Amino acid sequence: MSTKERTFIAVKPDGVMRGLVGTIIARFEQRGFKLVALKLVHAEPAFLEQHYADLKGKPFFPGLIKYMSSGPVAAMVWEGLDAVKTGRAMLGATNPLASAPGTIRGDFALVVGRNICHGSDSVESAEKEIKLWFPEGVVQYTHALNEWVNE
Ligand code: 3AN
Repeated sequence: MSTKERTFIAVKPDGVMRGLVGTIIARFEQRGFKLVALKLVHAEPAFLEQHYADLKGKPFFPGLIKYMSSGPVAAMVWEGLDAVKTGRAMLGATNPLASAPGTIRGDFALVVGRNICHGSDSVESAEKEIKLWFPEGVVQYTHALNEWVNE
């Protein structure tokens, strides 16, 4: 576990259309994570098939690609202590009905096919996803809050 751990977080097209980008960014900022990359991407199906390569063959795969390519995605990289696991906890369970209130999906979503956000599920997949979505790299800077959030 390191204060430099990074995770890839995305607000999916439904989250962007519903105006939830700011809310989701605010939750990560308020928790103490550092934003190191951010952009809007209207992704092509072929690109999304790379992102979701592990799910190819699932019955919901074609619908997932259609949904994810239906509008822009807000792609981000957040850095901080235990960012991958904590990021997933903040998003909630994949199925929003199983997500606790207080999580992003538990507060804003109802169905798995419109679950408004994505978060890397391991440090290894975070590295892969960050390279895929941000081949240009992330931004290096000193976060003003760093010494107040970390010991
Ligand atoms: P997570 O996004 O929580 O890591 P994954 O990787 O199992 O979950 O699934 C990726 C995405 O595929 C989900 N966020 C959701 O949009 C979609 N998905 C997963 N399971 C289902 C399902 N049973 N029916 C429809 N869509 C699904």
